[in-house]
Amino acid sequence: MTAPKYRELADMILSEIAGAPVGTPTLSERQLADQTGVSRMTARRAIDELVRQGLLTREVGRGTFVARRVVTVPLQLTSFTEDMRARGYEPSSRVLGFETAPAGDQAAAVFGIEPADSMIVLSRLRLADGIPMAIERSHLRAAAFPGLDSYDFSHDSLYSVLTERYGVLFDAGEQVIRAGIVHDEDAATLGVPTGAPVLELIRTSESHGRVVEWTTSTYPAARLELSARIAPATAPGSEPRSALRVRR
Ligand code: 16G
Repeated sequence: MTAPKYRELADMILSEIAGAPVGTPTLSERQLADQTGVSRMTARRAIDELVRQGLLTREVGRGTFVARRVVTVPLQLTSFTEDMRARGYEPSSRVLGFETAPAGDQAAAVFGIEPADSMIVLSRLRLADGIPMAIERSHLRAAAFPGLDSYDFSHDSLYSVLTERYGVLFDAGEQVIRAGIVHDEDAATLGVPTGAPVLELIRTSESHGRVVEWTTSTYPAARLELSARIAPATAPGSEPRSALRVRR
Protein backbone atom coordinates (compact mmCIF):
# COMPACT_ATOMS: atom_id res chain seq x y z
CA MET A 1 0.00 0.00 0.00
CA THR A 2 1.39 3.41 -0.83
CA ALA A 3 1.46 6.20 1.72
CA PRO A 4 -1.24 8.86 1.36
CA LYS A 5 -0.15 11.88 -0.68
CA TYR A 6 -0.10 14.26 2.28
CA ARG A 7 2.27 11.90 4.17
CA GLU A 8 4.66 11.81 1.22
CA LEU A 9 4.52 15.58 1.10
CA ALA A 10 5.06 15.80 4.89
CA ASP A 11 8.13 13.55 4.53
CA MET A 12 9.42 15.75 1.74
CA ILE A 13 9.02 18.88 3.87
CA LEU A 14 10.72 17.08 6.74
CA SER A 15 13.77 16.19 4.68
CA GLU A 16 13.95 19.79 3.49
CA ILE A 17 13.86 21.26 6.97
CA ALA A 18 16.21 18.66 8.49
CA GLY A 19 18.99 20.60 10.15
CA ALA A 20 17.29 23.98 9.55
CA PRO A 21 17.53 26.31 12.55
CA VAL A 22 14.47 26.81 14.73
CA GLY A 23 12.32 29.64 13.40
CA THR A 24 13.21 29.10 9.72
CA PRO A 25 10.14 29.96 7.61
CA THR A 26 8.70 27.12 5.52
CA LEU A 27 6.68 27.20 2.31
CA SER A 28 3.06 28.32 2.57
CA GLU A 29 0.18 26.05 1.54
CA ARG A 30 -0.13 27.89 -1.74
CA GLN A 31 3.60 27.75 -2.53
CA LEU A 32 3.67 24.05 -1.67
CA ALA A 33 0.68 23.32 -3.88
CA ASP A 34 2.14 25.35 -6.77
CA GLN A 35 5.58 23.78 -6.54
CA THR A 36 4.53 20.16 -6.13
CA GLY A 37 1.28 20.07 -8.09
CA VAL A 38 -0.79 18.77 -5.17
CA SER A 39 -4.07 20.35 -4.11
CA ARG A 40 -4.19 23.10 -1.49
CA MET A 41 -6.06 20.66 0.75
CA THR A 42 -3.27 18.06 0.55
CA ALA A 43 -0.69 20.76 1.24
CA ARG A 44 -2.69 21.87 4.29
CA ARG A 45 -2.97 18.30 5.61
CA ALA A 46 0.78 17.79 5.28
CA ILE A 47 1.48 20.99 7.20
CA ASP A 48 -1.21 20.13 9.79
CA GLU A 49 0.44 16.75 10.34
CA LEU A 50 3.85 18.34 11.01
CA VAL A 51 2.28 20.95 13.29
CA ARG A 52 0.55 18.13 15.20
CA GLN A 53 3.91 16.37 15.60
CA GLY A 54 5.40 19.58 16.98
CA LEU A 55 7.89 19.89 14.10
CA LEU A 56 6.37 23.06 12.64
CA THR A 57 4.55 25.91 14.30
CA ARG A 58 1.91 28.14 12.74
CA GLU A 59 1.78 31.77 13.64
CA VAL A 60 -1.39 33.56 12.67
CA GLY A 61 -0.77 36.13 9.96
CA ARG A 62 2.96 35.29 9.78
CA GLY A 63 3.26 31.80 8.35
CA THR A 64 4.74 28.45 9.31
CA PHE A 65 8.13 27.96 10.92
CA VAL A 66 10.47 25.19 12.00
CA ALA A 67 9.56 24.48 15.61
CA ARG A 68 11.74 23.87 18.60
CA ARG A 69 11.76 20.15 19.23
CA VAL A 70 10.82 19.39 22.78
CA VAL A 71 10.31 15.94 24.23
CA THR A 72 8.08 15.31 27.19
CA VAL A 73 9.43 12.77 29.61
CA PRO A 74 7.20 11.26 32.30
CA LEU A 75 8.50 10.89 35.84
CA GLN A 76 8.46 7.12 35.73
CA LEU A 77 10.97 4.32 35.83
CA THR A 78 11.00 4.03 32.05
CA SER A 79 14.00 4.00 29.73
CA PHE A 80 15.04 6.55 27.13
CA THR A 81 14.24 3.97 24.45
CA GLU A 82 10.68 3.51 25.75
CA ASP A 83 10.12 7.22 26.33
CA MET A 84 11.16 8.18 22.81
CA ARG A 85 9.23 5.35 21.12
CA ALA A 86 6.12 6.29 23.09
CA ARG A 87 6.40 9.75 21.57
CA GLY A 88 6.85 8.50 18.02
CA TYR A 89 10.60 9.19 17.80
CA GLU A 90 13.22 6.66 16.78
CA PRO A 91 15.81 6.43 19.57
CA SER A 92 19.48 5.86 18.87
CA SER A 93 22.73 6.22 20.79
CA ARG A 94 26.39 6.93 20.30
CA VAL A 95 28.66 5.35 22.88
CA LEU A 96 31.08 7.99 24.17
CA GLY A 97 32.83 5.73 26.66
CA PHE A 98 32.70 2.46 28.58
CA GLU A 99 35.13 2.38 31.47
CA THR A 100 35.73 0.31 34.55
CA ALA A 101 37.43 2.14 37.42
CA PRO A 102 37.41 2.33 41.23
CA ALA A 103 34.11 3.80 42.45
CA GLY A 104 35.58 6.67 44.46
CA ASP A 105 33.86 8.23 47.47
CA GLN A 106 30.73 9.67 45.87
CA ALA A 107 29.67 6.62 43.88
CA ALA A 108 30.63 4.33 46.78
CA ALA A 109 28.24 6.26 49.03
CA VAL A 110 25.41 6.03 46.47
CA PHE A 111 25.84 2.27 45.99
CA GLY A 112 26.81 1.39 49.56
CA ILE A 113 30.12 -0.15 48.44
CA GLU A 114 33.81 0.53 49.09
CA PRO A 115 35.52 3.37 47.18
CA ALA A 116 38.03 0.84 45.79
CA ASP A 117 35.29 -1.43 44.37
CA SER A 118 35.00 -1.51 40.60
CA MET A 119 32.42 0.66 38.89
CA ILE A 120 31.35 0.69 35.25
CA VAL A 121 30.74 4.10 33.72
CA LEU A 122 28.83 4.01 30.44
CA SER A 123 28.57 7.36 28.65
CA ARG A 124 26.23 7.80 25.72
CA LEU A 125 24.83 10.49 23.50
CA ARG A 126 21.11 9.78 23.18
CA LEU A 127 19.31 10.87 20.02
CA ALA A 128 15.69 11.03 18.87
CA ASP A 129 15.17 10.84 15.09
CA GLY A 130 18.89 11.57 14.79
CA ILE A 131 18.70 14.76 16.87
CA PRO A 132 20.95 14.86 19.96
CA MET A 133 18.75 14.94 23.06
CA ALA A 134 20.94 14.15 26.04
CA ILE A 135 24.28 12.89 27.28
CA GLU A 136 23.83 10.08 29.78
CA ARG A 137 26.49 8.84 32.17
CA SER A 138 25.44 5.63 33.86
CA HIS A 139 27.26 4.08 36.84
CA LEU A 140 26.80 0.39 37.62
CA ARG A 141 28.56 -2.02 39.99
CA ALA A 142 31.02 -4.06 37.91
CA ALA A 143 30.65 -7.07 40.22
CA ALA A 144 26.88 -7.20 39.58
CA PHE A 145 27.12 -7.18 35.79
CA PRO A 146 29.98 -9.36 34.52
CA GLY A 147 30.17 -9.31 30.73
CA LEU A 148 28.30 -6.02 30.36
CA ASP A 149 31.10 -4.84 28.06
CA SER A 150 30.09 -7.43 25.47
CA TYR A 151 26.91 -5.50 24.59
CA ASP A 152 26.77 -2.83 21.96
CA PHE A 153 25.04 0.06 23.67
CA SER A 154 24.82 2.04 20.48
CA HIS A 155 22.00 -0.41 19.65
CA ASP A 156 21.02 -2.11 22.89
CA SER A 157 18.83 -0.53 25.54
CA LEU A 158 20.57 -0.61 28.92
CA TYR A 159 17.30 -1.38 30.70
CA SER A 160 16.47 -4.22 28.29
CA VAL A 161 19.91 -5.78 28.86
CA LEU A 162 19.63 -5.39 32.65
CA THR A 163 16.15 -6.89 32.84
CA GLU A 164 16.37 -9.54 30.12
CA ARG A 165 19.99 -10.69 30.54
CA TYR A 166 20.66 -10.05 34.21
CA GLY A 167 17.15 -10.53 35.60
CA VAL A 168 16.98 -7.08 37.21
CA LEU A 169 13.50 -6.07 38.36
CA PHE A 170 13.42 -2.34 39.03
CA ASP A 171 11.05 -1.68 41.90
CA ALA A 172 11.96 1.79 43.16
CA GLY A 173 13.88 4.86 42.18
CA GLU A 174 14.60 8.46 42.86
CA GLN A 175 15.15 11.30 40.47
CA VAL A 176 16.71 14.66 41.21
CA ILE A 177 16.27 17.38 38.60
CA ARG A 178 18.46 20.44 38.57
CA ALA A 179 19.46 23.22 36.25
CA GLY A 180 23.02 23.65 35.04
CA ILE A 181 25.25 25.07 32.38
CA VAL A 182 26.81 22.93 29.67
CA HIS A 183 30.60 22.65 29.46
CA ASP A 184 32.84 22.68 26.38
CA GLU A 185 33.00 19.04 25.37
CA ASP A 186 29.36 18.22 26.17
CA ALA A 187 28.23 21.39 24.38
CA ALA A 188 29.97 20.28 21.19
CA THR A 189 28.55 16.75 21.50
CA LEU A 190 25.02 18.10 22.01
CA GLY A 191 25.41 20.74 19.29
CA VAL A 192 24.60 23.69 21.60
CA PRO A 193 26.74 26.72 22.51
CA THR A 194 29.05 26.44 25.53
CA GLY A 195 27.25 27.82 28.56
CA ALA A 196 23.78 26.92 27.27
CA PRO A 197 21.32 26.00 30.04
CA VAL A 198 20.80 22.32 30.66
CA LEU A 199 18.62 20.19 32.86
CA GLU A 200 20.33 17.38 34.70
CA LEU A 201 18.18 14.43 35.65
CA ILE A 202 19.97 12.30 38.19
CA ARG A 203 18.36 8.92 38.66
CA THR A 204 19.10 6.12 41.08
CA SER A 205 17.05 3.05 40.30
CA GLU A 206 16.81 0.19 42.73
CA SER A 207 15.95 -3.45 42.91
CA HIS A 208 15.16 -5.18 46.20
CA GLY A 209 16.61 -2.31 48.20
CA ARG A 210 19.92 -2.13 46.27
CA VAL A 211 20.93 0.64 43.94
CA VAL A 212 21.34 -0.82 40.44
CA GLU A 213 22.07 2.27 38.39
CA TRP A 214 23.08 5.86 39.04
CA THR A 215 22.70 7.92 35.89
CA THR A 216 23.01 11.59 35.11
CA SER A 217 21.16 12.67 31.97
CA THR A 218 22.11 16.12 30.67
CA TYR A 219 19.46 17.63 28.39
CA PRO A 220 19.72 21.06 26.74
CA ALA A 221 16.96 22.91 28.60
CA ALA A 222 15.21 23.81 25.35
CA ARG A 223 14.73 20.15 24.42
CA LEU A 224 13.02 18.81 27.49
CA GLU A 225 9.75 19.11 29.28
CA LEU A 226 8.93 17.09 32.35
CA SER A 227 5.46 16.08 33.33
CA ALA A 228 4.15 14.56 36.53
CA ARG A 229 0.73 13.30 37.54
CA ILE A 230 -0.43 15.14 40.62
CA ALA A 231 -3.09 13.98 43.04
CA PRO A 232 -5.42 16.10 45.16
CA ALA A 233 -3.85 16.76 48.56
CA THR A 234 -6.75 15.11 50.36
CA ALA A 235 -7.03 11.98 48.22
CA PRO A 236 -7.00 8.91 50.47
CA GLY A 237 -3.69 7.12 50.22
CA SER A 238 -2.07 9.93 48.27
CA GLU A 239 1.40 10.49 49.58
CA PRO A 240 3.81 13.17 48.47
CA ARG A 241 5.75 11.80 45.53
CA SER A 242 8.20 14.60 45.03
CA ALA A 243 9.92 17.27 47.04
CA LEU A 244 11.37 20.64 46.19
CA ARG A 245 14.78 21.16 47.71
CA VAL A 246 16.59 24.46 47.78
CA ARG A 247 20.24 24.26 46.76
CA ARG A 248 22.65 26.69 48.35
C1 16G B 1 16.52 6.89 31.01
C2 16G B 1 16.94 7.00 32.47
C3 16G B 1 18.33 6.50 32.68
C4 16G B 1 18.52 5.13 32.10
C5 16G B 1 18.14 5.12 30.64
C6 16G B 1 18.20 3.73 30.04
C7 16G B 1 15.86 9.20 32.90
C8 16G B 1 16.00 10.53 33.48
N1 16G B 1 16.90 8.37 32.97
O1 16G B 1 17.17 7.84 30.23
O2 16G B 1 18.54 6.47 34.08
O3 16G B 1 19.85 4.71 32.23
O4 16G B 1 16.80 5.59 30.50
O5 16G B 1 17.90 3.87 28.69
O6 16G B 1 14.81 8.89 32.38
P1 16G B 1 17.99 2.71 27.65
O7 16G B 1 17.35 1.50 28.26
O8 16G B 1 17.25 3.23 26.46
O9 16G B 1 19.43 2.47 27.37
